[in-house]
Amino acid sequence: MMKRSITVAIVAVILFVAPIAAAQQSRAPTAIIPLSTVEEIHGALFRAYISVPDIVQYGVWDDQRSHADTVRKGGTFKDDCDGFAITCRDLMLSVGIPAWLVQVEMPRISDGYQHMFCAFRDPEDGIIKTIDDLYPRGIRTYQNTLKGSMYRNPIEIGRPPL
Ligand SMILES: [Ca+2]
Repeated sequence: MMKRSITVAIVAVILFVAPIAAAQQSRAPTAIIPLSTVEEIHGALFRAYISVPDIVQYGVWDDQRSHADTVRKGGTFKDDCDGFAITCRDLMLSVGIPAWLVQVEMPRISDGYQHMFCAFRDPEDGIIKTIDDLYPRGIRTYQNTLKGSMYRNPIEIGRPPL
C-alpha cells in the first residue's frame, strides 16, 4: 500500500508538477529589453499585454497598478485598460518622455463606462500622441484619438507642464 502511494506520488509529480515548472521556466522574464523610443515602448506593450478584466483577475471592479518592470524584463502581464495605460506612462517617464493618463467616458458602449489611455509628447516631433489598448494598430495623435471617436469628456491625470 505504501509503495503504491509512493508510485502514485511520483507519477503525479512527473505528470503535473514537472510540466508546470518547465512552462514557468520557459516563460520567466530574463533579459532587460531596450525601451528608449516610443516605437519600442509601443511594440513591447502590445507584445506583453493580455487583456483580462480586474474582476476576473483581482476580484475587484477596479485595480490600478503598473507592470513596467515586467515589460522591461520581456515578460507578459494581464490587466485592463488602466493597467496598460499606467504601464505605458511609467515606461515613458522612466526614459524622460513626458507622459500622463487620460480618462474618458464611452457613453455609446454603456452609460458611465470609463476607459483610460496613455498620452505623451513625442520627443521626435513635439506632438502630443497616445497609446491605447483599444487601438493596437499604432500610435495616434491625441487629436485623432478624440476626433470622431466614441470617447467623451476627457480628464487628463498628471499632465506635466509642457
Ligand atoms: Ca486594472
